[in-house]
Amino acid sequence: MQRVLLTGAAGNIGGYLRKLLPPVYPGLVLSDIKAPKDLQPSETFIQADIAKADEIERACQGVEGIIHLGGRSGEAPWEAILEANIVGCYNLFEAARKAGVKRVVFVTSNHAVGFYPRETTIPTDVIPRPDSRYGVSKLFGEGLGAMYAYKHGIGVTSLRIGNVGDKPLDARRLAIWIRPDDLVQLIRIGLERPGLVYEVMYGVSDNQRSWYDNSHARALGYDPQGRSEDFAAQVLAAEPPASQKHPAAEYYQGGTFCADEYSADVSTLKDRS
Ligand code: 15L
Repeated sequence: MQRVLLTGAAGNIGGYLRKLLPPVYPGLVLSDIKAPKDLQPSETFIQADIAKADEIERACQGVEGIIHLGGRSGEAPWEAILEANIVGCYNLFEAARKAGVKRVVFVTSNHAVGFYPRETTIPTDVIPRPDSRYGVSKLFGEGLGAMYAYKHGIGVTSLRIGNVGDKPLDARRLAIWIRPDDLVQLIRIGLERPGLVYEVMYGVSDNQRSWYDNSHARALGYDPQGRSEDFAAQVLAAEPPASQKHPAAEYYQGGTFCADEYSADVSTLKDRS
């Protein structure tokens, strides 16, 4: 692909991708509401607020593929989610359609399905159980992706990512961690795999404690190299005791996203597994 647009480029994941993607996609274009503080002279940046259709349309001109990271990356008040992740995501797909973009990789989240218990292994076609307004907005984006794939012929991939970083941060992240280079593999499948229509994959590394059945991603060619188990002893030694955590955060895959604003009866938690 000659010109690939990375939205949300000034964020944390954007920081990793700005280093890893240019050798693969030399025509990488960065976009965000504000320029990254450490923007390099070699990088191309277009300022765009995805909540403003004309701005994101301008950023999509001449683009063949989009990696959409932009928007809120965690729970927020409804108005903020609405603007950045609902309106913004719609603007992005509409801009992609108008500009004739061939592929979109939509970076969604484990929080689209966060209300599954940790003891359950879930495939990608599981009934959604978002754990937050943020998770609901990611599902909206997944739905938009499917619609633009089947109705408008854009090849779309929804990557339900866990936590991107150099190493897993805590016990929950031992299940959902993804090493940045593994994320690049998934992005490349989304942008380059011939004949792709619409796919959903979990964005996690080769984690022994994973609660996802990611066999579909492997069938599409994903061969993750990161292994969270290499960090397990260190991570578990630093983990606070379960007594200090909310029961919903411990029980469900989505962790604190499940526990925040939780008002159901925790004593009957396991009845809602
Ligand atoms: C996400 O979806 C967030 O974007 C990220 O900041 C982390 O909180 C991650 O999930 C997680 O579940 O750890």
